[in-house]
Amino acid sequence: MFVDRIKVFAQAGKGGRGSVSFRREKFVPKGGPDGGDGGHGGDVVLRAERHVDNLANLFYEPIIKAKDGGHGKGKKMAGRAGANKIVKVPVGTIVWRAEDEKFSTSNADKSRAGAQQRTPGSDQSAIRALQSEMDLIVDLVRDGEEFVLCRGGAGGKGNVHFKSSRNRAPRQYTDGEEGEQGYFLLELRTIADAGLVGYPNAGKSTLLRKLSAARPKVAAYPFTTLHPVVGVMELPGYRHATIADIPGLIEGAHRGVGLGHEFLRHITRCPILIFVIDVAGSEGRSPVEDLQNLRKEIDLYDPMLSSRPWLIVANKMDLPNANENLEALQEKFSKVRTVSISAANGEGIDTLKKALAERMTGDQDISSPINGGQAENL
Ligand SMILES: Nc1nc2c(ncn2[C@@H]2O[C@H](COP(=O)(O)OP(=O)(O)O)[C@@H](O)[C@H]2O)c(=O)[nH]1
Ligand SMILES: [Mg+2]
Repeated sequence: MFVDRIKVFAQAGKGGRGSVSFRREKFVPKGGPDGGDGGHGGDVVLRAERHVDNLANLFYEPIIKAKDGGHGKGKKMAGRAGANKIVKVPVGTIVWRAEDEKFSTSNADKSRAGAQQRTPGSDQSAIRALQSEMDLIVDLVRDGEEFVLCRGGAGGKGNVHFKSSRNRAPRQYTDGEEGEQGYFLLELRTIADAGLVGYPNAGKSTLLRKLSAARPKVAAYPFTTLHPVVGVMELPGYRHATIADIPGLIEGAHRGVGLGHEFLRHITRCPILIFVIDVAGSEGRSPVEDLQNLRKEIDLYDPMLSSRPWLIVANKMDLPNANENLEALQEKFSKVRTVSISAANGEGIDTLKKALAERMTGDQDISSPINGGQAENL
């Protein structure tokens, strides 16, 4: 299961109580106070790790608690410190603090905190509205980077601290402090609004240049080793959208061949997937097989990813055989929106822009059936 946004409740450990104790030794009838301090409560710590893909582990454990500190003991012995709770999250996780009441009233109670799948359109605006009132507290961008989400409470003082000239046998102690707690929203940073997926030489780079107003830039995303190129596309009404070209998809990617895993991980950070196919089959390839294989890679990696909105871009329409191949492709994938273009000469680019704009503004569902065909869609 793929989870890229989740609400959690986190609570650090409480400090241990100070101890009330007196020295008892054979030849010391009235020993002084020797009650030790309570141990520190454990922290809740987020740690960004490269090999962690998504936030699914938190789906099963949306309530995160660190251990309480131990109580102090006699002989000035301090209580043991509560163990920290380390939560591994993907590199590129952003954390927001939410106000308790708002989060708990609008999103059920602690026990119901849970995952939010990224389904563009649906509940995104509600979450965005909620987010506008939240504080961004950290953006974990480096492998191994740690952040203390909730600090554990200090341990209480034992009676050894309360001895004075007037009171040689104090019975005072203090309680440990409560650990910090709160509701948080964890979210994976997106790379772009849409990502291009396709075999080498399908025409992704050419297309990106055609779609974007300026020449696309190699984006500096610290959490990637593959370098996505992100272009900004202008949409009607002075809006814009970003499109990413991430190199690296090859067959066997789901098994981690080459930089395959890295590639797949990145496209999970693009809410819409654009499959770019060389529909002319110019290198002796079969466009239908290409698309089937690409869909298979994605599905094998994560079925949640293959259920994400997608559309087909049939590229290289200016070349021979493109028309026949396009028919075959549309027949096979009749339920998916297909836009035929030539990235080289610009044919169909406006139509594609329109289709993307509709998808991004939620006006139309690209992945919904457009002609009611029964052909199977892998
Ligand atoms: N004839 C034709 N060639 C294209 C078209 N789009 C891309 N190409 C060519 O296909 C080759 C690969 O394109 P590129 O954009 O680098 O593919 P990428 O590997 O998917 O990024 C280049 O030689 C492009 O000039 C097209 O629409 N028609
Ligand atoms: Mg390229």
